[in-house]
Amino acid sequence: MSGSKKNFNDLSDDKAVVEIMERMAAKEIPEISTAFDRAQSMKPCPIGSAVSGICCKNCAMGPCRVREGRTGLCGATISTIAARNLARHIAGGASAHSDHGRDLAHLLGLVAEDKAPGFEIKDELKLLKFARNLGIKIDDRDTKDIAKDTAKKAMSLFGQQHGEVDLIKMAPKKRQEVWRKYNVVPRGIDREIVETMHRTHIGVDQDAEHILDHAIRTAISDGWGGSMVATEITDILFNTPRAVPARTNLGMLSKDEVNLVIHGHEPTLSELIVELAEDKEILGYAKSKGAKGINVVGICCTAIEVLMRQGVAPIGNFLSQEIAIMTGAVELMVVDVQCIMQALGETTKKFHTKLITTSPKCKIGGATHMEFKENNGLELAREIIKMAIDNFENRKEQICIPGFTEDLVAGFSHEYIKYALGGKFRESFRPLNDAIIDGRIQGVVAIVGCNNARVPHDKYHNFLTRELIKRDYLVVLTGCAAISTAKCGLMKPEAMKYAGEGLRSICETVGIPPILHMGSCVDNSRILTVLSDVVKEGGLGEDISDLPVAGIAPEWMSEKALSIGTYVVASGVYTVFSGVPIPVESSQEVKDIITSGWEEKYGGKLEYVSDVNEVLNKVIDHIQSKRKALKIDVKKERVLFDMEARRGM
Ligand code: XCC
Ligand code: SF4
Repeated sequence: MSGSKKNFNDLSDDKAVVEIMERMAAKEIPEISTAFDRAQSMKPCPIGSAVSGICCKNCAMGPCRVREGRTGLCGATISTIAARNLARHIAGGASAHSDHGRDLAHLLGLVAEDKAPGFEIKDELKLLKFARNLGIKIDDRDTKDIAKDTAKKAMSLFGQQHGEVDLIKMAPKKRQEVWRKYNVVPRGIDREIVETMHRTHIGVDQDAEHILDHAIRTAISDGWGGSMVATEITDILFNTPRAVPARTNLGMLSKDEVNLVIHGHEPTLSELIVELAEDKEILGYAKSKGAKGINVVGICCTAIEVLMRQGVAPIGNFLSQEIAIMTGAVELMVVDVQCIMQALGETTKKFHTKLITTSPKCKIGGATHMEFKENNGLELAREIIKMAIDNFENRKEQICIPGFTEDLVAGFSHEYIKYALGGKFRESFRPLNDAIIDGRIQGVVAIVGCNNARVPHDKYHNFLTRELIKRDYLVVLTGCAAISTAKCGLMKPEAMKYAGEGLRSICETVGIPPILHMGSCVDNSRILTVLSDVVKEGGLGEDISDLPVAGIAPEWMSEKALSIGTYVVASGVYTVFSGVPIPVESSQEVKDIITSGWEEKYGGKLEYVSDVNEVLNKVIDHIQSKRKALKIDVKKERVLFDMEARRGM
């Protein structure tokens, strides 16, 4: 047992996950094949995963497995195939985020027409701001009318055929000029995704750099388009997040309450479920069935959406989804879209857990499909909660809830960061810029993205976060990376003791943790907004590419991560992927294009670095070189102003 115990610790940094694996090995839990096991028994396809070659299956003369010095049957080179593959992945990721954004725009329109019972406009201020950014007339018009026009305009961004997607105007002026210069401003979100599919069809675009410029355009249509729409409208309908305390990890499952897990990415139905779970009548029903209450918790980004606004506990990230079922304590898991393992269908069959799919876009074998429509949300939420309650008495397995929990503080929308820094009447990024200029904060690093079963669970996220805050780099996180660091106890104010002296002094003054949870994966758009505002605040250059910042996706696996990484690079930020290679490793030409080539054009580069220590060094070197260029690399003495000096200012 002690030998295998060490083994499980190698697989995950999450003690709760390790405990479940140990208890399964000790036969206390039915034997289940998890992603952790499958990663060991199943090797990835060697063509394409290694530098030895690449695979194209874009037409039926293939699949062509191409090695150095050869081409595909049609003559396609390794570089063309690598560029096409990367572009298609980016289109896949951009479509996922953007389709999510579209659904929210659609919902906003219905809410404005009173056709979506249970939903309302909760943040009018944000609506006005978003409407203004879209060029909607405000005057003294009725909120609902403004919402109607805003929804219509947001919806039109997807199918727009000509001109520029309006939201790019939120980027610094200089950045917009860069995009115009290289002709990569997106016209419409859907249009760019479709064009990626067309260009990468056999016999169309066969110039790697040209393909990849369009990939950039497609990614921008995600970050400054679809994802931005998703984030803004989610805030409008469910409130803009502000600091909220919560707890995380599997220990938040309850032994004597009905456990209902929400999982996926969309906030819509889940928000209703969370609200309704507090309804007296429903609670009474739960009690009549022998449960002490109803415990709604979450996994992946749906969890994050309701964490950011309602303090709901995220019990795990991507690799915890099967593990959660194995506690035997989950009555029902309700899923919407993205990152939901098909294996859940089989796993839930071995327990009493009910698996419910709700999106018209997603059905899974073994799940019951109960479709969400914007006008049936309330009834559906009630039905699902009731189903979970009815299932409580069917608990049969030994309940095995690992006793691990951690405190965290989430909710760092860009609005809240501004407020936290400056206070209600003087909200501004000035204190952050000043702290970066005087070196108390060396720079800002965004750690984002997934878990990957080929990489030790959570380990890279946690390692990099710890090492960076120790050296006075402020870390902002989203998605599964954020859940990872929360589980290991870094996302609470007390964790400031792990931060360097400079960063700690800021955390103490402002009262924030050394790492900031900025939301779900579509909320990476919030990071873009912060970067733009920091540039506008002044003192750190004129464009995002001047800032001492970097991005890391240490355990990436989804196509969305590639789209995010690319739009961040297009915005001027150095971005490193680690864990597993990005799908271009076999082509030196493509690697050159997305590193030195993109850096020359866009000021940011996309790079895969396998060694996590090297990731750390590269990111630090990059940020220090930006500090040098800004001439803020010399540590200045802190000037203490007395009252006399202040009056003279
Ligand atoms: Fe999915 Fe968003 Fe990745 Fe986690 S981080 S595995 S995409 S849930 Ni976006
Ligand atoms: Fe092979 Fe060319 Fe067809 Fe790709 S497009 S599968 S390289 S023949």
